[in-house]
Amino acid sequence: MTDHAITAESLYGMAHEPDYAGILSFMRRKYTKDLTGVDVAVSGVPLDLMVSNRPGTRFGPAAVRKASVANEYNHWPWPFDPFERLAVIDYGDCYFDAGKPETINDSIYNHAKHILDAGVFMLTLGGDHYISYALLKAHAEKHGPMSLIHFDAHSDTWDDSSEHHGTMFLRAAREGLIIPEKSIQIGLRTQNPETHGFNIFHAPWVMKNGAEATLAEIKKIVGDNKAYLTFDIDCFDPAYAPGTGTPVPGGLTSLTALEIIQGLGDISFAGMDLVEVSPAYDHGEITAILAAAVANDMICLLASQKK
Ligand SMILES: [Mn+2]
Repeated sequence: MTDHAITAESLYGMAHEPDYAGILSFMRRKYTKDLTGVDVAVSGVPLDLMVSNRPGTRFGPAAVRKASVANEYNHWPWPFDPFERLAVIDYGDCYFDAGKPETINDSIYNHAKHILDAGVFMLTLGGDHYISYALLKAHAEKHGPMSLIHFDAHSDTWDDSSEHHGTMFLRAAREGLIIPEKSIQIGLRTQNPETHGFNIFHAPWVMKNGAEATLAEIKKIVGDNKAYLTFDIDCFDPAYAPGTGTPVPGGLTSLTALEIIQGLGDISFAGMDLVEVSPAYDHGEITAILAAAVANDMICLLASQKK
């Protein structure tokens, strides 16, 4: 059978198809709106109206999907095939009216609520980082105030009068969606005089002390609290991820960041997103391929927790 994205009869297992042909759904998962029997729904939110610098993240979900197909068989260093354990689908994208910006938060929230109400875990592909606000709102309604595990070059906690992709985590904290004291920001390297109570581990600290020490801090801060993992691709040094709107030199290497994600097995996750991939600034798909590797590790991390 060809085109696993439409012909698959089971939500489990892998297809054996070329990396370049057919419907390039996320990791060749079935492309469907049917949430019956689904463990994880991967969906895109192609927004780039809330950026402070270069736009283009509306093309992020498609770029990550295309790159993810090559990862279908490679789950190293995980000693299992995640698709034997988890029913993962590609749910497609969240649609919103870009001509009515004031309706976008509700569109994203309703998209998320529909999936969460079906008892399905969400892995969301951005889109600019602003999408995390509406996602957090939907997740907090289900799980209560959460810990945020936030990989980024930026704090995204600016107290500005207008909203953009650098303000939503302060708003989320003020609305009680996340608990700053039980949250951690990893890889920051831009100044913000206010921490607003978030625990911050700047990029030089992470690179100097390594993945193991960073994981120890994450576990200490988050503990047993439900956590939402949000990964801004600009957490990586631009050498590893140039294809993003607001790159900042001096970031994490791919090896260190992937090792941190791979070590989060003790954390109880409410949801995850991966944002800010902007293909127009990418070169040789270097950023999309790394983003697909992060998403692969997120799926494997969830599969490792499946009893
Ligand atoms: Mn950022």
